[in-house]
Amino acid sequence: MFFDDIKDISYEGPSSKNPLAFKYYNPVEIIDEKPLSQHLRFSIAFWHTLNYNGADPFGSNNMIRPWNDIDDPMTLAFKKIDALFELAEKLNIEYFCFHDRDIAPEGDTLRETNKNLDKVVAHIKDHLKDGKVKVLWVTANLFSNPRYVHGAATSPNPYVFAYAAAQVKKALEIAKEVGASGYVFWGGREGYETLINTDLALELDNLARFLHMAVDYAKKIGFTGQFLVEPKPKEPTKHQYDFDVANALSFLNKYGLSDYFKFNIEANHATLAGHTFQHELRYARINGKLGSIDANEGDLLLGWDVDRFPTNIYDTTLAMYEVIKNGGLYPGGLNFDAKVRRGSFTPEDLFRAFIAGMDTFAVGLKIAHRIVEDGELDEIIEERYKGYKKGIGEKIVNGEIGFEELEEYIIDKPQIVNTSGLQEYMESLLNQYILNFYLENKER
Ligand code: XUL
Ligand code: CO
Repeated sequence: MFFDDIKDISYEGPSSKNPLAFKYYNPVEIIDEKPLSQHLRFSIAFWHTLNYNGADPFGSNNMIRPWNDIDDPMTLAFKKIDALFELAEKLNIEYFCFHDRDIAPEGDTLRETNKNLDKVVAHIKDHLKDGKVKVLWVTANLFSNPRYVHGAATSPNPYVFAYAAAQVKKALEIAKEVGASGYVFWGGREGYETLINTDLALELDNLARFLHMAVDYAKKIGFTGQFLVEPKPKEPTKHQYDFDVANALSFLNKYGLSDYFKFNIEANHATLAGHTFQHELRYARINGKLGSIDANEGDLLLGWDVDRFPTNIYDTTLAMYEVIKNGGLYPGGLNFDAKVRRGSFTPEDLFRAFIAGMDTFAVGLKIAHRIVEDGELDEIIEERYKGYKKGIGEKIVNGEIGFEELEEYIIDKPQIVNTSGLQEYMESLLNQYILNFYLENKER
């Protein structure tokens, strides 16, 4: 046990003053015949939770962690797995995600590294046996080691391509072994710093070749989890190839990959791309590609990926609206790719952060559910586009007419009349849903 002072976190309701209790996330509460735990499918990102030590460009490690005094890398790896399961069980979180390099140290050769991995994976499998915590998705870290300085699948060096391929091959085998629901490709260093030294066409072709190899190998070994692309526009490279959903979707379509992939949408990546979180979720959803979520929050005053735990109810409401419209996230989930602030360095802060994020998403779900159930916002949208249900609009939608007929239809018509878009009214309606939720829960 690592977090001896912390008991199981339970639901105490909105009036609770206990910092180590859920106020809104009641995992067994039913909405639309499904418990909250199934709507939200929370997951812990191993890397930010177990490995983030507080270092930043101006300061060294400062996180107080119960495993800080363990020196032997393999012992540490085993202990962190134990700590992960303790944390997940105490927080009632059913899933976790990891990169290969998060869980085990690298050896001198890939063969040695794989042996280290095998030992830790065996330990994970021991923990998985009781079925309380499962693996949401697995991924490979193709960015930390200096060999990936110019990218992995998009490196100008084919030896690096080969190394990355071998690494993903192993990670897919692990994904199968631990029964992961998915496998994520986040771009890592797949991108460029300047086009002056970059063969853009070859790099993109190679990235597609790499993904095809992954698809083929998954089929070969019988890994049936969902492949996911996690778009991000910049950081670490100046231009990341999976810039946003629209860009990545066109890449997948061009290379005949779209049947095999969905998206893992990360909130802070969306805002870095100049989009809202909701925009990326919506764009993926309307294309049948919303697979999973990396939940966090950016800081509008900062231009980089800050991965804060999400506490913005407005954003989680709009995100959960998209999730409900998507029919849920299954077999994906809501992974907290979030880290505590450097100033929140105690073990209790880890728990407080997850509680805050989980409560905020539970509130978002409850408000979004009300919005969808009432249908008021949807009705306004429906009304706005009603012209396409009849007459000329219907003909346009059904592809029955072209420019000539449209010209003939409109050329002698008097003035066109538009109706209001009702933006401010709808924004106030959204506020009303949020505030009414607050009032209903105030004294409970
Ligand atoms: C980086 C990021 C990654 C992916 C997994 O910004 O979000 O941690 O989620 O590689
Ligand atoms: Co992420």
